[in-house]
Amino acid sequence: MGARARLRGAVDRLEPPPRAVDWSLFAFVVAEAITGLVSFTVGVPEGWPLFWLHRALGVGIVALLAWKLARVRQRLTDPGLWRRSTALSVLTLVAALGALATGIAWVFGLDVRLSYWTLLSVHVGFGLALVPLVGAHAATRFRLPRRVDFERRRTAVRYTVLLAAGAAMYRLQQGINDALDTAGSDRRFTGSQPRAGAGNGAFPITSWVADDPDPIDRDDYRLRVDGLVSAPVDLTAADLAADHEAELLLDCTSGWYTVQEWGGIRVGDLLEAAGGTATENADREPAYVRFTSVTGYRWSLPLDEARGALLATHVGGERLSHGHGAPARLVAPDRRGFQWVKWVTRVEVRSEYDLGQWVVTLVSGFD
Ligand SMILES: Nc1nc2c(c(=O)[nH]1)N[C@H]1C(S)=C(S)[C@@H](COP(=O)(O)O)O[C@H]1N2
Ligand SMILES: [Mo]
Repeated sequence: MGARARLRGAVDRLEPPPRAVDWSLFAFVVAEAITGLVSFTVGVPEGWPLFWLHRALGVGIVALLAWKLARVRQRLTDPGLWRRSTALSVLTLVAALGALATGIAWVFGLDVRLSYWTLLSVHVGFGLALVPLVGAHAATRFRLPRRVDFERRRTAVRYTVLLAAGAAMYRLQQGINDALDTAGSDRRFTGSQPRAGAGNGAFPITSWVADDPDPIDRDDYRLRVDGLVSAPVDLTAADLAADHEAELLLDCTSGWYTVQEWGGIRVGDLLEAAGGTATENADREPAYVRFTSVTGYRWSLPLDEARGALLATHVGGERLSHGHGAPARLVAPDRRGFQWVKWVTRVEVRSEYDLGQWVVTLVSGFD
């Protein structure tokens, strides 16, 4: 038997039974959506396995989809076999191919932009659309998985090999990027690509969804520091002494990062200016600091972490521009860009975690 025939044999043995392919596709897509979304909240290097899992699952989907298409090809190409549900199947296939193509192109460092969307944002769009589509597609031809489809030992071997092959492919791909020196070669572990230079002009102005406030007049600006503090205060722009500098990395989930010298006031000092945190009330312990933008956009950090964060007024030695959040924006080390609230007008010490922030960051800026 030749090498090619042997490889074919090995690939054939890897192929799960049809029903298992279908259910695996469903499970892989859901796992991709979860790992993808959770990865958006990860900014520390220890989070790397999550990004690798996402990539390996993606390669796994390519294999599963190939097996699936080989099986159902006729149903798509023969008009006599078309059903109502075929349209949904095709739509699902388009979303899957879209998510895979944009993901793969992104990994290779391609950075075409569709209006202000990066390829990565388009990838996220396809991915999120895919979840309900795959769900609906599965519902039109629902068949419960059977025990024989997932015979234990073979299943474990199959999926281990599939994911390991996925990770190996990604590793190989990194080598290709390095050899060709593409824009993909100096990505961070998050997949983000660098934006070099210093100051306001060096990196893009990014709003997560719809935030686009009018410039804030420095003379009218007030920063309210309140909540569980001893002496709530309103500070002016001039009160925000830029007496702290730190070189920190901003990593946006739309796929770029930049290292800048940020200048501003430490949030710990800000809280001291409001008399420090108040602890007299035993059932309302200060535990979080919430940063709210003039647009309503907001994010909270645990108190100890918040003390070490910066309320920045400067970047790269320049006063912060409007687009980057003037007069003051949060600079939160090791947090992803979307948590670095711009145009902060309120800093509030709270006892409770703010679940609503997840929704607010999506809808702030809409009237
Ligand atoms: N108020 C507000 N702050 C915000 C955003 C926003 O939409 N509204 N976008 C966030 C996102 S997604 C990122 S990546 C950073 C980008 O900061 P920059 O525009 O200075 O590059 O700001 C964050 N702060
Ligand atoms: Mo972002």
